[in-house]
Amino acid sequence: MALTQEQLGFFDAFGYLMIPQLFLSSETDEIIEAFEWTIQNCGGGKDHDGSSRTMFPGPIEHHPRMCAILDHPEILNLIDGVLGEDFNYCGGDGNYYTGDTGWHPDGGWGSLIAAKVAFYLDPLTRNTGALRVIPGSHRPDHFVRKEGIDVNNSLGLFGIPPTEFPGAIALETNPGDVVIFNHDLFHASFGGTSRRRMFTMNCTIKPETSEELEQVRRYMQAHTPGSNNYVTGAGMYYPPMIDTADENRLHHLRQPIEIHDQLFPHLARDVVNQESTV
Ligand SMILES: O=C(O)CCC(=O)C(=O)O
Repeated sequence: MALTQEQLGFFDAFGYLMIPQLFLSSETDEIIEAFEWTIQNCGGGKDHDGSSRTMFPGPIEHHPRMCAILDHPEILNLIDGVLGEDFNYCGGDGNYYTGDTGWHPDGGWGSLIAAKVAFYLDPLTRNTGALRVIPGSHRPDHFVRKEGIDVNNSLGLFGIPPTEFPGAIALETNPGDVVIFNHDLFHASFGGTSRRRMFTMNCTIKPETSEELEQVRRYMQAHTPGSNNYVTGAGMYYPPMIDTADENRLHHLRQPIEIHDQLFPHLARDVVNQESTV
């Protein structure tokens, strides 16, 4: 179902949106199984001992069932609604997280350039690792941004621990729920186990102006396999993502491939019919 005006308004005002049980429970079971296969076989999961975070790139790109998340009608409705139906899919990360994640935004673009879709694969509550957000902190005029407040130092600044930062909320989730948030939104997580399973998809708008194109290029300069020296064997994406793609999926891959290959020509691969007009 397409997002409602209220949901779009909520995302715009608060910087995030949670969709409970976007997936059927049978789909969730398949995704968890495919995620486990991926992190175990491609993501260093076999070596995870809980002492630090295990993270790998492109979590939905190694296994056909994961790739198909980008074809799921409700995922498409969600991202189309937030970023526009021509959005670009730009990778992500898969994780066994360990411990807390301090407060941070993923960007500071000042307008909606990129959003993160987050999938948590275990039931999470406020004190067991649920994603926390500071609603509205994606806005350049939010006091945290305007005054440059170091939220992680709230004990020193205000006498309250970062876990109790006023106005922050926990998005308690169950597997099958999906959260999308603006990259500029401050977020964190506290109290998780040493094997908290989570993966993300990062997506950008399809730029319409030269200024937006420049921002998306800068985004990709910092957030693509090339920028992190990941060798996918196929440029922007791991091969299964392209090999199993139909025309609809390719629509969300072409421009990132093109920009990535311009930015990192040594990592480019001659792939798919590139028809976009960057
Ligand atoms: O769940 C978490 O630990 C937060 C995730 C996060 O910070 C991120 O994906 O940028």
